[in-house]
Amino acid sequence: MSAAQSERNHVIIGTAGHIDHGKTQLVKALTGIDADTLAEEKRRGITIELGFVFMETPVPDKQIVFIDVPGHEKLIKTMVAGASHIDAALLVIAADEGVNLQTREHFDILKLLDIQRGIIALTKIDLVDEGRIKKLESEVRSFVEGTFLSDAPIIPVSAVTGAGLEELKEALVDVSQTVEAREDSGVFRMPVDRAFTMRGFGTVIAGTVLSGEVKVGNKIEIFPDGIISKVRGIHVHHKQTENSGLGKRTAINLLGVDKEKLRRGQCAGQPGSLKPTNRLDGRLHLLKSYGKELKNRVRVRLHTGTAEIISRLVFLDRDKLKPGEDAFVQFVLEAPTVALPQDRFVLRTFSPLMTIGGGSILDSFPLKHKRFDSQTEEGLKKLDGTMDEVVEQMFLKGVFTPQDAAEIALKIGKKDQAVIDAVGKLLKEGKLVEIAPEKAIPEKEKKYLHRDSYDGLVHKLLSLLKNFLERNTHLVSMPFGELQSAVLKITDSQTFNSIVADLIKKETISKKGSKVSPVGYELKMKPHEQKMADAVEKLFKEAGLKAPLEEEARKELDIGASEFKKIMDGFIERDILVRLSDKVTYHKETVNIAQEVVMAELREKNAITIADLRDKLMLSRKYAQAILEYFDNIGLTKREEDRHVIR
Ligand SMILES: Nc1nc2c(ncn2[C@@H]2O[C@H](COP(=O)(O)OP(=O)(O)OP(=O)(O)O)[C@@H](O)[C@H]2O)c(=O)[nH]1
Ligand SMILES: [Mg+2]
Repeated sequence: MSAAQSERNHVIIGTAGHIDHGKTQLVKALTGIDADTLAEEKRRGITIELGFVFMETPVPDKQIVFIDVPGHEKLIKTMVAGASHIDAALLVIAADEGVNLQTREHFDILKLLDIQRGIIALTKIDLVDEGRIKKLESEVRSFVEGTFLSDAPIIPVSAVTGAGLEELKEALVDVSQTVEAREDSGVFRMPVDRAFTMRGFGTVIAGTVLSGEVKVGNKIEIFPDGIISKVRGIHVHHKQTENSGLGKRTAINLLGVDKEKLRRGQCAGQPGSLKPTNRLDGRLHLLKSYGKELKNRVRVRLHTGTAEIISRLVFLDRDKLKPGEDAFVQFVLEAPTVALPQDRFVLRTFSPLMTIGGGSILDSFPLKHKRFDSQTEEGLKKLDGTMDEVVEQMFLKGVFTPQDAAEIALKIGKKDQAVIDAVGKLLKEGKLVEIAPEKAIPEKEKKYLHRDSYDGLVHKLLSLLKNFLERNTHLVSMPFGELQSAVLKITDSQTFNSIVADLIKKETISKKGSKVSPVGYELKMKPHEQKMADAVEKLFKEAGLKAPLEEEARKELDIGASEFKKIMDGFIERDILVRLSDKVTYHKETVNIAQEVVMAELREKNAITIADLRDKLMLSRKYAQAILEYFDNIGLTKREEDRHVIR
């Protein structure tokens, strides 16, 4: 088989219409294939399960795939699953009966699913006269006025006589020519509309590929159940193939998964690419024809993808929704599902079953919202807006967790490049801040925070520093590690480092060794503390090289232990006093004197021993040793046996 033949494009056309109006017969008349294959369907003369029938078109590489749906009022759930991802609709209206209940309901569903194109077939014209056809045509024209079918061809046909079939076929081919390629995120996703076992082939799931591609041997995940499996085989149009992709009707044979674990409503996808959720945010339109108000927290049936999930409907900005109105809503699901922003949904009442509205998903992983919160509404408006707004809102939603374009692309089901472009624009507008990467990385992995979040973190960091210094009036800096661990509770270390570097560059803070301070910060001591501190400094300064033990100094000045500790910490922190060793603490000026002496000695003799220094300065060994070891420690000198030399 040539590549061109195996890479056929499928245009998926869903039937719609009232029970017994001739949908299945029409597909059969067009293709020769009867979609009703179940014994029960034959016995009852109605469609129960979705039927999938292929029709060749004169266009190379293009086939029409009919999804034949049931018209029965109790099988709307199946119809919605079948119609959820079609490219075009074939609305079937029997000429003898005209527009009936499920004609309306199916048509409402097609509109709510945002189906863009279609054809209307008036069937069973062999049962009526010409006058009736003309009359019905004009009735139908006004029925579809102002909708996606307002300019659609209305074609009278008979499956019995074959009248109109050629014209219908042409119209179907014409409409299939107008179907554009779906936007592809590049990540494999396929809602499951059938699961079955095929003799000699094993367990199979089937559906329409909404994005990306799938190959034999790929790992795939069945959401929301988290079943990980491997693709053993792929069938497209009844033929075994190595791969399938965007827009194609595809059957996938899964390795080692029981049929019992698979069902319509699941979604197959690249492992980890979707996240099961118990909440979904969306914009809901309530059908005018429903004629009633909808109350907050009403229990409804939410149809999204091929799934039906019982949910509570929470209004965010009102207590009731009037027919014909739109509102932002949150669905609280009774079972988890997966969805992506911009997926369509249909809403039906819990009981009795009625289609009452629909709309699009805006957030497939929302928080539980406070109702009547203006910020929630603003966020949802952004998610309902342009690509730039959606991406900006995703960053706002991420709060203090930096995100990259690839991550957001996955969360909203868009191409990496589309998000990279939006990020570029937002960055230019100053709405995002780049988190300095630790190493060179590709564009799609560069992390950003929303400017508001970034400013929030800066504020948080600076107030942590301020609070620390207010609590420690004797200090002018905060231990860096303490600041870091406080900030790391709300963000990651890359972000923390990036903010610190930024604040240092802007000269807001300074970092010396392991200490960080606000630039220009000065100690604010109370007068009595200042007096004690002055006394301590004076004592060490005057004692010079023969400084007392800290404890001796404390006793001499008669200062309480905790107050003394604070004063000492303050001096050490500012390098006014220096702890050379456990027992020797010098004033900074004394250290400088000692350094001059040692350096002079080294210039002259290249080396100095503890004994040399002891004699030179007429000090005890304790001091001489502490001085030389301190200079070793700060890297000025190094020890070679008992001699200390310049490093
Ligand atoms: N005379 C006449 N009968 C038709 C024509 N098309 C269908 N029928 C008959 O109408 C009945 C219903 O046809 P189906 O095609 O099963 O109707 P359907 O719309 O698929 O019904 P559901 O799938 O159950 O909703 C059958 O008895 C058909 O033989 C037609 O063009 N002319
Ligand atoms: Mg049928």
